[in-house]
Amino acid sequence: ETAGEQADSRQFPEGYFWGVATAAYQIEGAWNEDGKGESIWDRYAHTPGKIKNGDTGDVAIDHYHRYKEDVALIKDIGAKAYRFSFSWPRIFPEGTGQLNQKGLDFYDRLVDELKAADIEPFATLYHWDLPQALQDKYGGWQSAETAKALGEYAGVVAKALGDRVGHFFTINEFKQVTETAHRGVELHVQGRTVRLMSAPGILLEDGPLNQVRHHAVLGHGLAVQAIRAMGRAGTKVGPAENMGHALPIIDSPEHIKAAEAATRAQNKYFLGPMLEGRYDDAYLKAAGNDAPKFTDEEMKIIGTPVDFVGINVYIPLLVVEASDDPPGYREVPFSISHPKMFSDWHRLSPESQYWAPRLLHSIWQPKEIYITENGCAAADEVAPDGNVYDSDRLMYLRNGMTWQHRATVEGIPLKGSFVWSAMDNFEWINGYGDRFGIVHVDFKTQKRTPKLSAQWFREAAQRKSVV
Ligand code: PNW
Repeated sequence: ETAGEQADSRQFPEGYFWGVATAAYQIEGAWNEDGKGESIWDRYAHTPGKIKNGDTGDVAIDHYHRYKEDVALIKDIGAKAYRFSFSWPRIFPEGTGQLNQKGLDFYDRLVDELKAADIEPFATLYHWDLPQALQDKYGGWQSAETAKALGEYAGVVAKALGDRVGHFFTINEFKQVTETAHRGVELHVQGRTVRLMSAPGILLEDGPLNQVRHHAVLGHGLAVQAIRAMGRAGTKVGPAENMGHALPIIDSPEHIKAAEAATRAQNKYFLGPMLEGRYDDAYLKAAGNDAPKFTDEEMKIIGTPVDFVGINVYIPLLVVEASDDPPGYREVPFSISHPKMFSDWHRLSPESQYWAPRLLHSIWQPKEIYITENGCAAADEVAPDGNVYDSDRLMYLRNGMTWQHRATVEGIPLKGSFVWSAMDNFEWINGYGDRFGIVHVDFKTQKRTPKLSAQWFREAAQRKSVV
């Protein structure tokens, strides 16, 4: 760059992907149309008591039928990139074997529509909606057969769409797919402890859970290899992980070192093995008889080099250095008055939009980094004039992206970020109660209305600057 071309110092780099994101089960609906198979989320949502208010994704926001309107909307709110996921059972109703051409055709049309609108498609293979058939036949991720099936499915999709889709993500959030689905997370809400579980909602002991974790990273590795083999020259692939990251309370060398150690420990099950091709010795030792069983060949597959790492960034772990106290850091709690967004778990940490990529870069140096999700739930009341003035979400996104900008200035290879979510949608076990969209959706009429935050996003993406 010459001095004459030097951009406004507040501008994001040329080519930064200003994106918005969704996932198949959360938006598509059409749960049993055109030959689609049942997923574990269809089964789970159809089981009484699992989802708030008995909500299901049967119709969701009817994106399957309204995809054209939605692509126009995504263009209208100024997004240059769109991250969506394929419904695996729409393409392979049984998870493997017989292809459902009508299902694949839907994504073919969607990708064409995006390209025609000049929106770059980023596609996730697996965003939680496992074919129920694989659950029934193999116990899902409890078996390496499911990992193999992901690899086969990845190859078919890369072959069919790799001429137009340049970026593939393998699995969205390994922790949710493994732990939250087979153990749950405990939430402490006003003196009560509740265990929240995702589909399939099967409780596993430590040993089998570690094996499930192993199969998830194995599936990732097989998918990376298949996409390389079946995609086009230049097709890129990587994971989309909800990266556990520590926030150094103070920006000093000691605290940053402590945050690095804590971040490594947080990622011992997934990012560590995927990026190093090996498990951390301390993890295997501590797990003892419960350690996963694996071969050298599998570890090679798991460590297949990726082109980028995608990270969903929501909440950090707060740590301070503790050099006199192994492992060198101490976790500190959030103050009970720490500001939070509209979900019980969501403590504010705009700094995470800088520290998560920075720590990822300093620990593992991936070639490229994407923030695959950045967003929050908000109260989103519809004003008498019909608009949603989500000043809180707008503040959340602006602050977060200001910290993303710092990462780009410091040479961290952060290439883009995706707002979660493009549109209000089915928020898993919270059903339609939690709204994350920058576009409001009336779940009765399916009417879409861009919120104030979408108006802000459009302006910012156009100016390439959030402040
Ligand atoms: C993500 N946490 O899940 C998912 O990828 C989306 O599908 C989902 O709609 C979105 O975030 C909002 O929940 C998360 O506890 C679940 O930090 C839990 C956490 C983060 C992300």
